[in-house]
Order: sequence, then structure tokens, then C-alpha cells
Amino acid sequence: MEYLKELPIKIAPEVEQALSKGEPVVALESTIISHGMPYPQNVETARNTEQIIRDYGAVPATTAIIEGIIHVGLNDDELEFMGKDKNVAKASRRDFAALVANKKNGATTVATTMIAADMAGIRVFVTGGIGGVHRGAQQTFDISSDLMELASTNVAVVCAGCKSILDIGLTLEYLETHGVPIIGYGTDIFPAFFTRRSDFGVDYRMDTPEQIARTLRYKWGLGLKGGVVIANPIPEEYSMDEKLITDAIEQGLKECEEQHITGKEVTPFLLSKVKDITGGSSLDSNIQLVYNNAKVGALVARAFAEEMKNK
Ligand code: PSU
Ligand code: MN
Repeated sequence: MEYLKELPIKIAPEVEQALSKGEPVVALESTIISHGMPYPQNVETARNTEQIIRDYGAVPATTAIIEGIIHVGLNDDELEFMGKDKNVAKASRRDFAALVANKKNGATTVATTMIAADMAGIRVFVTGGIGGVHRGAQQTFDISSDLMELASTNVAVVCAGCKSILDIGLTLEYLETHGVPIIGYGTDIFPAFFTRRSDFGVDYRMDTPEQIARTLRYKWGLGLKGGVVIANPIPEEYSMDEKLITDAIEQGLKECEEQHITGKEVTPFLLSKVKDITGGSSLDSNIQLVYNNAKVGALVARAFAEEMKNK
């Protein structure tokens, strides 16, 4: 049975054209804009990120739900709107249909950006950090739906690892169970977003975009559904002092518990606490690691487009 006559999706002409020619496209999320950073740095970062992707030879496609339409590729007014409007919902998988059906606005998380990218046929996605298993999940059951999406949707996510607001070990265990490979780009160690190191290793270290692209083609070519995490450490010069960031996260977690923050509010609350406690220096690092991911994402998308042409 058909539920919809057609998908309520609007793919920007530039994106559509690149996809139809097999040229490289990189998806970008909008929760990082609407709920991950303050205005106006969020919009400026989003614009610069798109520009970096262009400079490295790929077409950027920021995704969002605007008035119930799934947008893949935003224009400048739409980017500004996503960064400025206070009523844009944070849209993860469980929110997606309700927002589309009721013509609402939603900022896409890692999970829903993967969904939108997959609908459009985009295989490479750049973000800052993925969601994961929260500390204390043994009691709270707080596990980001980003992980379920990585388990099932064929999109590779370039990120700087995940923040230690999460239980990194349990996050990696979850991904292992669900068959999601963690590739370290030029590193053997899984990065912890603000810092280049965590206590955990990656599954495979790969030093070139070509090697990564080939692995992606084989994974999906073998019928192994699901995502891939490409972990790209923050550049040394922007990485933060480990103690400073650990203390800020500890304090953020404490306030989160005292104020009984739960559900989808947890991640944005912790992100903004860490930013406040570090006096904004974490925001600079956050921005820089996104730029670094944009560069790597564009290179991987280019290598993947080549792979698909020359299979
Ligand atoms: N982690 C970050 N920055 C972010 C997010 C996570 O360092 O902006 C956002 C992403 O959009 C991610 C979402 O998909 O938070 C996860 O939210 P939750 O934990 O509620 O699933
Ligand atoms: Mn959660």
C-alpha cells in the first residue's frame, strides 16, 4: 500500500544536479545550528562550513524540516532562519513524522539528517559530534537515537568522536553490537570531541580518503546495511585542556541532575553548560573541529564519487 503520493522533500537544484551526475555531495545537520550553538556564531559557522565543503570540491546540503517539507540543501535565508528562530523543534527520528504531517519546523539531528540524506541518496555527512549512550544510562535508559540510525541507515558520518558528557565506552559497545565500524582518520585512538584522545581505540585506522571510500563501497556493496563513523580528531592547536573540559562536564552533569533535566533536553543543556563554564573557549574549539570535519568530509565524498565511477 502506498501511504504518500510523493515524498514531501525539496532537494536544492544544485544538490539534485550534483547527485544526478554522480558528483560529490556532503550532508550537514541543523540541530547543531538551532540547538548546539548560540546565534549569530551558529549561522556564521554553518555558512563557513558550507564554503569549506565547496572549497574542497563537494556540494553542501544542510538538511532541515521547514513548514513540513524535508529540505536537503538550504539557501541563505533558510540557514539564517534555522539559526535565529527560537521555536524550531529538535527533530530526532520519533519527531520526524509528526513535524512533517503538521507542517512544522524541525532541526535535524544526526539521526534525522541520516534519514534525509538517505532519501536524497547522499552517502557522506559531516557533523561535530554524534549522540550516544549517556553516563548513567543503566538507570536512565538515555541512549541517543543517533545510534539506532547508525545501525540501520547507509550514511557515513564524519565527526570528532563524541563528548565525554556521554559514556564513550558504552557508546562504542553499542555500535559494535550493531555492526557499525569506527574508522579513525589518521588515528588509532577514538577522539573525545574537544580533545584528540579518549581511553578507547578505533576499529580501523585509515590514513587516506580513498581507503575510507573503498571501504564504504564494499560495505554497502556487500549488503551490510547501516552507517559508518569516521572519527577525525580536533586539530592539535584547537584541542582543549583535558582537565578544564573534564571539570566543566562534571559540573554540567551535576547541574543537569539537580535540575532534573531529562529526555531531549539533556544534550542541549549539557552543551550550553560546558560552553558557559569554559567561558566560551569550548565554542571556538567546537567551531574549528566542525571546519576540520568539513574538509575531511568533502575529501571522502570526492573519493567516494570516484570509487563509484570506477568500480
Ligand atoms: N553532540 C554535540 N553537538 C551537538 C549534538 C550532539 O557535541 O549539536 C546534537 C546532534 O544533533 C545530535 C544530537 O544528533 O545532539 C543528539 O541528541 P540526543 O542526545 O538528544 O539524541
Ligand atoms: Mn537522549
